[in-house]
This record gives sequence, structure tokens and C-alpha cells, in this order.
Amino acid sequence: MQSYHVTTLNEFIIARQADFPYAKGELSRLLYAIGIAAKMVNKKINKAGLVDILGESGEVNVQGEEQKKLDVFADEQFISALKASGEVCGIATEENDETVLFDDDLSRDAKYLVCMDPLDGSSNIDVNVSVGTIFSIYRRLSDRGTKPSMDDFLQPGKAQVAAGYVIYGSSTMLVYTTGKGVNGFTLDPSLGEFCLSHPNICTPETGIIYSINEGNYRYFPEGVKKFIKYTQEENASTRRPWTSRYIGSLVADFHRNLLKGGIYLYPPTRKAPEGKLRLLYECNPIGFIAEQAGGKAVNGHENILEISPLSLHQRTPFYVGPVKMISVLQSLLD
Ligand code: P6P
Repeated sequence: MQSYHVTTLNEFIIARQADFPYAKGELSRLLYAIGIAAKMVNKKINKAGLVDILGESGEVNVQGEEQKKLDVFADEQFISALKASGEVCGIATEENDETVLFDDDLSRDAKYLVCMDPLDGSSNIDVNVSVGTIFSIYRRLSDRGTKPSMDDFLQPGKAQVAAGYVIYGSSTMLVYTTGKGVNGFTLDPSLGEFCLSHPNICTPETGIIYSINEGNYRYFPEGVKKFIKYTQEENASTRRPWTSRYIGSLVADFHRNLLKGGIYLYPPTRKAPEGKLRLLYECNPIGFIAEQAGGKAVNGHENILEISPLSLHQRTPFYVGPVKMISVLQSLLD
């Protein structure tokens, strides 16, 4: 009888701890905490249609968006799990105007901080479309034992120690990188464990999928309009036009494009002249993962991971995908 061993997320984290010779387990414990919170959120999302947690919580977040009850629940779960880990000194999340600093002795001495979108794409919850959690992990710059500073949170994306996302879809997956490749874990509900299902994810060199909300076409920069026109002409290598796929949930669109080869675009629009997506907890983590999988993320002509943030909820135009597809886009941008 062939024995079939699954590698759980926790086994993988421990095995990979050797990648960091000076690691004393802090990052491992932080990643465990994220896995636990993800399972709690997943449990709630799976019942969303059945329990009265749909609809607005009546609060409005810093983005001016109605907070769905699951947004609030997810935010609370991740904050609680990360605080309990004792490995995080503070968190910046989409759901909180200001940073959430942990002032217990253990956390105040922690060396990591987290920027996260606890539940991205939440407007899709009520219609049963995939949503996601996105997280980004940094080392603090300020001295351990002191109150974290705003500079701790406003580091460029290239300083990330780790980044990942959870996609709550037809199955629930956690995909993350610590700078040594990208690995995907699928939640096995019968075990209650995330199990390694997509080792060493490498995005295809190119592709024919493009993801953009063409409803904003008239407001796009000319170069983006030229790019859309290019996708609708015969593609030299495939002799066929590209395929438009847009779910309206960044994690779902990015995950499909990462595996199949595709480019996601959120250009400036009239409603969002700086772009809609947030640099700290959407673009930087997704950009880090894309780069680790062989892709690239830019704001137009600048690598996303090179941008020095000026504020917690700063927005940016965002284009992410295989290097060759990004190059085609950049060749058309002014
Ligand atoms: P639009 C969800 O609100 C989100 O932040 C991303 O997940 C998604 O890709 C984008 O906004 C959708 O925005 O303007 O096309 O509805």
C-alpha cells in the first residue's frame, strides 16, 4: 500500500526555517498565526449565506466603503491571532484608519509588523464570488521594546520579509513567499490543515489573459487603451486575440493569472485618479509574490516594490503579470 504523506503548512514552515540560519522561529510562529486566522475566516465565509453576517455592519472604513460584517470579523480574527503570536509589534489594515499597535511586553519586543487587507473583494461576498486576504510582513526599523513608528510601516515593498494571500474560493488556498519562491497550500477540511498542493509556483513566461474593468475605458491613459486594442488583434504567437477575464476580486484574478499566465491592470480612472488599489497591503504583497514567481509588478514605469510609501492607505496604479506581458504594456504607455 503506497503511503501518501501530505506536507502540512506547519511542517513546511518548520522545514523551511532552515532557509534562515539565524531564524529562531519567530517568523514561523507568525505564519502559523496567519494560518489559524485564515481557517477561522474560512469557516465563517463558508456559512456566510446561512448566518446573519451578510450585509453592512453600518460602519464605514477609511476607504469610505460600507464595511460588511465579514470584513469586520476577518479584521478582528487576524488582529487577535497576530497579537496572540507575540511575534508582531503592530498592524496596518485596510479596516483601520490608524495602525493597531500592541502594547503588551511580549508584542512590544517583537521584531515584525504586518500590513494586511483582511478581506479583499468583500463586495463579492453576498453573491458567492471568491474573496481573499492579503498580507505583507516587514522587520521593524525602530528598536525592539519601543513603540513602533510610522516609518516602520512606510517601508518600500522590496523590504518585505514575507507576503501572501488566502483565496476563499471553490477551495481555500494559502499562497506565500519568504523570498525563496512561492508555494501554495490547499485547506483540507477533513484534516483542518493547509496541505502543500502547489510547490514552487512559477508563472508562465507570457499569456493571453488580461484582467481589467473596461467600464472605465474612457478614463484610461492612452497607453492602456492602446494595450486593450493590442489584445483584441491577432496575437503573433497564438494567431488569436487574447481572453478577457475579470472577477472584480484582486486575489481571485491574480491567482488565476499567476497559474495560467495573465496580466491584471488597475489604471488611474476618473473616480480613482491615483489608481484604486492600496500600495501597502494589496500591491506590495501581490507584487512580491509575482516577482518571486518570475513575474513583475509596476505602477506604469516604476517597479511597485521600489516605491517609498508616504501614507498608510496610499493608492497607486497597478499592473502585474509575466515580465513579457508587462513589457508589452510598458512599450505602449506614454
Ligand atoms: P472595480 C475590490 O474592491 C478591489 O479592491 C479588488 O479586489 C478588485 O480587483 C478591484 O477592487 C475591483 O474594482 O472598480 O473594478 O470594481
